Amino acid sequence: MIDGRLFAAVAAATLAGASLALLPRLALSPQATTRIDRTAFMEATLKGERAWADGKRDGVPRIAPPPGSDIYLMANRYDWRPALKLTAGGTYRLHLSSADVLHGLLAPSLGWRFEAAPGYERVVTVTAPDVPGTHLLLCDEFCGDGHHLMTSRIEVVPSPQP
Ligand SMILES: [Cu+2]
Repeated sequence: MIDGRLFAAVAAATLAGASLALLPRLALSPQATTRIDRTAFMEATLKGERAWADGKRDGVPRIAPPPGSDIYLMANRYDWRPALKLTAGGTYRLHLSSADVLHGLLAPSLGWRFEAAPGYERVVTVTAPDVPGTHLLLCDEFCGDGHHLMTSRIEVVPSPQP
């Protein structure tokens, strides 16, 4: 007959061992995250805004980078800068950081959810959908009084005909 308490102790020890084994994996998530200087990141953002300027969207500079580009996106209470116009089917390297506090980039219809942390750069490879359209982007990490206003739109446009 198995002692109930012994069984519970063994089960708990096994679970603890399993979660300890997972820890290193969780700490080294597949999205590359590195420390970054805030000013350097902001300069990279501004450089992209100059290179691919495409007017404004909701008062924020908008860029239309060609597929294959490295896009620097800065979260800032309470906007995302710059606004993005992507090419349908295009793949991009998205560099994410924050100018102030922790923000969460959520684009539900694209299935994107990444953290934007101050002092860190997160790099993710994303592919725009094949179908042109407009996608809501919002902040899902409470970041202050204007948190609910921290939205943007990602525009996906057809690739230019050759
Ligand atoms: Cu936010």
